[in-house]
Amino acid sequence: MKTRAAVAMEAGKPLEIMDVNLDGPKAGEVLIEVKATGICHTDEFTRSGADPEGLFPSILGHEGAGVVLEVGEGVTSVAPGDHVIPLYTPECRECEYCLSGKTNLCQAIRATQGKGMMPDGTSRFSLDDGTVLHHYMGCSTFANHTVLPEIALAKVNKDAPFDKICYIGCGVTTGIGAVINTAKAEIGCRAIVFGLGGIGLNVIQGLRMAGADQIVGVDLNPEKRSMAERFGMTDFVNPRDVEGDLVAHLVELTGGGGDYTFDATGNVGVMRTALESAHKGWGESIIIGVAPAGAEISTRPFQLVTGRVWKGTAFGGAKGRTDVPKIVDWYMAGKIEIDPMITHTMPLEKINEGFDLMHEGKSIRAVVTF
Ligand code: NAD
Ligand code: AHE
Ligand code: ZN
Repeated sequence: MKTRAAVAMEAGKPLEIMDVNLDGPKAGEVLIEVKATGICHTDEFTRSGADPEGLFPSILGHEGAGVVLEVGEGVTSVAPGDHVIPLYTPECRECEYCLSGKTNLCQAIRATQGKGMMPDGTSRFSLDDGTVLHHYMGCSTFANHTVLPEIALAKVNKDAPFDKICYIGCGVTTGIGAVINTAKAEIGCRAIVFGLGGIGLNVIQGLRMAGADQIVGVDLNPEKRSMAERFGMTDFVNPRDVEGDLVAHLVELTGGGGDYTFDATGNVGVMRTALESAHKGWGESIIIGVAPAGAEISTRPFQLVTGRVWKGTAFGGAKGRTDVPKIVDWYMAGKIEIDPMITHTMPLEKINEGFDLMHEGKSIRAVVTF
C-alpha cells in the first residue's frame, strides 16, 4: 500500500513529506493506522545526526497511538480494530531480560531494531525507485501507517483520545516511570529535576504522585517555570541566576542535596551537576537524557565513594505491554494529567514546525494528528 510519511532523507535536513510504499505485515507483525504522534527530543537527536545509531533515509517517530488494521500470521494478542500504542521497548515475556525481573530492556528484537529493520532483517518501507527506508526505534510513527512486531504493541482502552495518549508512548511513561520504577521515590522525599521539557514535567508529575515534599526544577528557560509549578514543582532555579557554584546552591536549597535527582536534558555537564547535587550517603541520580555521539560523563569517584548512586533509565523502566495500558487507564481516571502538556497540534505537512517549536523552547509536546 501507499502511505503518507515524513521522511528523514539525510541527517540535519528537514523532514520531507511524501507518499511511500508500505508492505503488509509478515508473520508476527501488525499493520496499524497511526492516528497521532508526539515529537520527542530523541527524534530531533536522531534527525540532527547526533545519534550514533542514526540511519538514513528513515521514518522517525516513536510516540504514537493508532488502530490495528491487519495482523500477520501467528499474531494472537491484538486484532483489527484494537487501539494500540507502539513500544520502542518491546516486551516479549520470553527473553532472559524479560524473565529476569530486573529490567524492562527486552532484547528479543533489539539487534534488528537498531539496524532499522523488522525482526526478519528487512524493511517494510520503500520509495518507488527502490530505495529502502529504515524503520526507527521499531516504531516509525511519522507515517500514517506503519508495521510493528506484535511484541511492540500495547493494547489500550478504546475510549482514550489518540492525540493525548500518544504521549504515553514515550514522554509520560519515561518521566513517571523514572520516579516510580527506577528511583522508587518515597513519600516525603526531596528531589531535583534538571530540564523542564516534555520528560522533566512528567518526572515532576511522578514525584507529586509519589508524595515528594520538595521538587526543585532547574532550567535555563524561565518560560518553563509556570507549567512546572502547575505539575508540582516547589522551587525553580535558573542556573544563569545563581551566583557561584550551582551544586552548592542546590545542596543548600534541599537541606543537604536531593534524595533523588534526575537529568532530563541530555547534557553531560548537567548530568554531573545532578549527580553531585544528590545527597551525600544515599542520594540517587537518574540519567534520562540521551547524550550525543562521543559525549561521556565524568565525576570524582569520591562522589560515589561517599554514597551517591548514578543510575539510568530507558522508557522509565516500564514494561510496555503490561504497564502502558495501566497508564492510559490512569489518564482516563484523572490520576495523571496530559492535556496541558500537549501545547501544539498540527497535520503531518507541518511536522517541521513542530521541530522548530521545540528548538525555540515554545512547546512542551507538539503532536501530529492524521
Ligand atoms: P525538551 O527539549 O522538551 O526539554 C529539554 C529541557 O531541558 C528544555 O526545557 C531545556 O530548556 C532544558 N535544558 C537544556 N539544557 C539545559 C541546561 N544546561 N540546564 C538546564 N536545563 C536545560 O526535551 P524532552 O523531550 O523533554 O527530552 C529530554 C531528554 O530526554 C532528551 O535528551 C531526550 O532524548 C531524552 N529522553 C530519554 C528517554 C529515555 O528513555 N531515557 C525518553 C525520552 C526522552
Ligand atoms: N541510539 C542512542 C541511544 C538512544 C537511547 O538511549 N534511547 C532510549 C530511548 S529515548 C526515547 O526518547 C532507549 O530506550 N535506549 C535503550 C535502547 O536499547 O536503545 C545511542 O546513543 O546510541
Ligand atoms: Zn522519546
